[in-house]
Amino acid sequence: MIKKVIEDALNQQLTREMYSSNLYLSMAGFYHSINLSGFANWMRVQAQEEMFHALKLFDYILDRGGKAKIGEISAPPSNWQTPLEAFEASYNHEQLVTGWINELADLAIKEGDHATHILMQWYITEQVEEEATVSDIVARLKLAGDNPSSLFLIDNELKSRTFNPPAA
Ligand code: OFO
Repeated sequence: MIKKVIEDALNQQLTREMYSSNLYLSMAGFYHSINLSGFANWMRVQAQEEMFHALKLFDYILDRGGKAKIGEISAPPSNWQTPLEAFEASYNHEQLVTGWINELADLAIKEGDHATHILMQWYITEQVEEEATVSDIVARLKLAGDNPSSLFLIDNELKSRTFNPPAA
């Protein structure tokens, strides 16, 4: 049976993952509105990944005999000044998420909850990959600057991203 303090912290993270999903779907809408359909596709897939992260926590809480509870989810922003600004916001958000995951891993150690600590290793690895991917796109957007053909090339590349559930 899961300890209440761990259950509460996991439910908080579950809610945060759902916010992340909404944030990226909102970014997909933003990119669509400025005719960058590849960026929109990438963010839409990212929203699906975040919902996968949320569902993984949901299932884990249930498997441990806890009660999954969705907390209040605030509305994400819906507008950014430039294509770069939205991706920078995504990078900042991922760094915040990494901090929360690390706190959860620390809590699992403090409470002697080895199963939750193992679960957190999955999220820690996932965060390394996400931060690296987003930071790479931010760097390329900075290089592209105001050059429409460079932006077009990146947009074209991001069109090919599809949702493949990450390995469990
Ligand atoms: Fe973007 O990360 Fe979830 O955890």
